[in-house]
Order: sequence, then structure tokens, then C-alpha cells
Amino acid sequence: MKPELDSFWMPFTASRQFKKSPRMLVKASGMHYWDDQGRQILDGVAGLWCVNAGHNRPKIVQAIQAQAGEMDFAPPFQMAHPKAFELAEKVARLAPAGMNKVFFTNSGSESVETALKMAIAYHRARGEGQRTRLIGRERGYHGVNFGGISVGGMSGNRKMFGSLLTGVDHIRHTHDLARNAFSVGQPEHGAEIANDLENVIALHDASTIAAVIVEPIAGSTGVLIPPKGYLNRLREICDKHGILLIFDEVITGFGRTGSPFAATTFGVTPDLMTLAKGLTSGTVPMGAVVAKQAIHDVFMTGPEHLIEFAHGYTYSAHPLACAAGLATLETYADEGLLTRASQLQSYFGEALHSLKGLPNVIDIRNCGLVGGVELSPIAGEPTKRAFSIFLDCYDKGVMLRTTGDIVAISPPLIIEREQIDRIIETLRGAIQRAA
Ligand code: PXG
Repeated sequence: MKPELDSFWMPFTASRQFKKSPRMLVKASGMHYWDDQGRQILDGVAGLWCVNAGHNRPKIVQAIQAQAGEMDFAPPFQMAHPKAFELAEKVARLAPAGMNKVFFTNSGSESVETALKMAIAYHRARGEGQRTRLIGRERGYHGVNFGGISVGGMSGNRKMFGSLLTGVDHIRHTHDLARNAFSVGQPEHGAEIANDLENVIALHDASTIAAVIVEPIAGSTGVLIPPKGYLNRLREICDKHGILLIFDEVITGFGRTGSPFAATTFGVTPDLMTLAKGLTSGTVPMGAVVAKQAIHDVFMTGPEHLIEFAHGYTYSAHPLACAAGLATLETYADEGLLTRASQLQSYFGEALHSLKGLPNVIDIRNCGLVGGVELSPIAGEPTKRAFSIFLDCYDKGVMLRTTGDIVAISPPLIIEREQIDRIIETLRGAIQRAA
């Protein structure tokens, strides 16, 4: 039976176009979806950058089913359940050394709000309550809540929503087609763009700034890979001025770049790290913030009957999410998925860069198992070319994602070489047809 499409107000969707021609997914397994016409669709974006272990993996499905039968919900305030501690311990063990306190949320957006609040509260707890400013970056995406869109750098996500948070500023983005187009892996040029942070600090004074938040790789604004040395420079500047560095690893976390976190891949350790998506391989909504021990410890003072950090969600560490998270991490470990992207990245990169020279392709970028293909826009109709390519690929049985005139590819980490070939050949055809 076909559902009535009227009532559901769809998120981030060209909904009138969709409702005229719905793309309805009804089943998933491994690398594939099936739609309501019975068509098999190869998943080139891990659902929405999240299904890192592939779809409907039996161990994860069974863990969720078993947990639902055993205990549906446990209040997370002043109460707990064992799997929350187990999962926190396992996430901490994967995180860079010294990052070992895990606060659970239900999404990337909530993780971002949580990290921003932690940063401001941390400074206040140590007697620097004037450090309230938050610095984001142009073209940053940090979810859709007010803190996240304030530090975020996508005007389309900001302009409709009023004046946002006060006391926020932005540093320059790193995208530089003139110098870095068609870079394989990290671009050579642009480490000095990090020095823009010094300008922003000089303007506001370091003593007013709590934290800087960036995605190690900007995902949803078009797969912008950090230039060599850029993240290290940001780290140095933050250290020099006593400012916390937050990495938003909602997309880059859990193996996307070839190691558990981009912090590990790029050798730069932040103070706080936001996670979601791959934490449960997309199966049950869950996010987390991982903090350095020292940040956590600042809060652990005062009378012991008092709550130290006044923040949390009804569904923080939800039992179903914890069960899913534990089974997901086991699946990653059993199959070596958190480092698989490092083995596949040269094959994936070569396949992707073979699209160079096609009409309107102005840049190709890659790192681990994430890639972006940037197209020149149709004059006067930005985003239309990429969207038509997305629709064409979907029609041919490959699901990709577009943002602006950029096509993003971020498949489940279980992908095989012939499936990489299939994605690239389908995309090649669509780019040619869109010329
Ligand atoms: N931070 C980053 C870096 C993200 O990529 C969020 C926070 C927010 O997560 P939630 O779970 O609240 O959505 C994200 C989410 C896209 C796309 O098309 C990407 C995201 C969400 C929707 C679309 O690239 N990333």
C-alpha cells in the first residue's frame, strides 16, 4: 500500500520535487538498499555518512533486538545501566591518548551543543568566566541547533533563523581551487590559512575566547581536506592562547579516514571531539562528546551531592543505542573496518581521480574512503547540475549525495573494489550526460 505523502514535513529535502517523484527505500543489507519498486541500489554514501559497518549487520541487529526485549529504557540522570559504562570505556580506548571521558547525546547536533557548553563551562569552572566566545570556520557544518548554526559557516542554514548566538566569530575556510585543485590526499598549500585564527584572536583578545571548532575534513560543505600542516598550526595557536580546540568528527569518526578518528590520521589531538553517525553505524540515534581527562576533572569539585555539569538528555546513553554501539564497535574490530579505508584509499583515490578531464569537473579530492567531485555550476542555476547528476545516478542504481555543485562519496567501509568501480562508472556516465 502506498503511503499518503502529505503530512510528513521532510528535513533538508526539495520536498515538492520529492513528493512528485518519491525515492522510497524499504529494505537494506550490506552495501545495498532496495526501493519500493524492488530495485537494488548501491549505497555510495553510507546512508548519510553513517552506516560505516554496512546495512543490517546481523550482530548489530541481534544486539538491538535483545536489548529491546530485556530493558527498554533506563533514566540516565542519577541512574544508569551497565552498557553505558561499557560503551564509554570502549570509545575512550579508541580515542587519542588522554581523551577518555565520554558524554552521550543522541545526534551530531546535540554533540556540538554539548561540546560548546562544556568549553564555556570549563573556563568558568577554572575562574576564567570571561572566556565565552566561540570561533567556527566558514563552510563549517556543525548540525542545525542554535549553537551549531552559529559557529557553522553555511549561510543557507543560518540566514532564516535570526541573530543566532552572540559572541561568535569565524576563521577562513581552506578551500583553494587555484592552488590545490585535483590534489590527491591532503593539499600542499594553505597551512598558513590557520594564521587567520591569530587575526581573530587579536580582534577579540584571547582572554575572551573559549574554543575553536572545526571539522578535520569539512564533509557536508563539499569534502574539504585540510592542507598539510593546517590542523597542527591551529593546535599550536590554540595552545599558545589557552583556547580549547574542538574537532567535530561526526563524519570523520569511526574509520572514514583510515584510522578510528581523523585526529589520529592527521596526528593532531583536540581537547574535545564530537561524534555521532558511525558510533552506532546509523542503526540507533546516538552521539557523544569525548573530552580530555583534564577538562572533565575541572568540574569534579564542590560538595559531592551536587550535580557537577548541568546538562544531559532524556535519551543520553539510551539502552538500545548503547547495545547498538557495543555491537557496532565489535563488528568494526572483528572485520578491521576502522583501518580498512587506509587499505582502500589508493584504489578509491585513483578511481575517483580518473574522472578528471570530464566536462565541468573542476576539482576532485579524496582522503580515506571519502571523496568529492566539484562541478562548475550551470550559469545562473547553482546546484542544479549536481542535483541532476544525483538523480541520474539514483536512476542507474547508485545512491550518492550532493551539496552545492559538489558530489560527495562516502561508502560503507565494507565496500569492495568492484563496487568502487561501479560507483565511479555510474558517476562518469551521469557527469557526461549532465554536460
Ligand atoms: N557535525 C557534522 C560535522 C556533521 O556532518 C552534524 C554535526 C550534525 O549531526 P546530526 O546527527 O544532528 O545530523 C553533522 C551531520 C550532508 C549532511 O548532506 C551531513 C550531515 C547531516 C545532514 C546532511 O552532507 N551531517
